[in-house]
Amino acid sequence: MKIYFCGSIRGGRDDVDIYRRLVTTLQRYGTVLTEHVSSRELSSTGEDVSAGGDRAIHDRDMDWLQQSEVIVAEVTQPSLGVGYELGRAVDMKKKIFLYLPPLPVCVGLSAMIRGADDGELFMVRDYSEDELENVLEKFFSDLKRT
Ligand code: 6IA
Repeated sequence: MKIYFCGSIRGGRDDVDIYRRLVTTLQRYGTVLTEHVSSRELSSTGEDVSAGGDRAIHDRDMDWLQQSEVIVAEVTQPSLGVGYELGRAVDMKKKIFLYLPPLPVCVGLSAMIRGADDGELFMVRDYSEDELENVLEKFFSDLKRT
């Protein structure tokens, strides 16, 4: 299974350690096409060394999004790019799972993201970090049954 993981880059890298943990867990269930998002080497202001600049990044990411069966996003750190990816993924009718810590840390989550939860394709769930592995295990086992 191909999995697309979304996490903030230019929006700020404060939560990179939780991205790393999420990606490592997701790799039990499939190939994470966007593993680089969880890299500690990638900073919000670092030089982009890829040929083609932002246009190439956008086009490659949209291609990966299209190929992916499941989108998992960590949305604590507000990121325009993650919001954009989620909107595009909704339009592609992808299965989307959002991970975020419980209130009050995430009290400011956009209504356009929390309000997109339809209980079926788009799921926003607040979980404490120690539940992370179990929550993903349940999500992927439910997915197999559908
Ligand atoms: O607006 P943001 O940068 O926070 O958006 C983050 C989201 O957009 C992530 O989920 C990525 O999938 C995607 N994205 C944004 N920038 C990149 C990137 N290089 N490479 C791959 N995916 C990206 C950015 C260059 C860096 C040196 C700043």
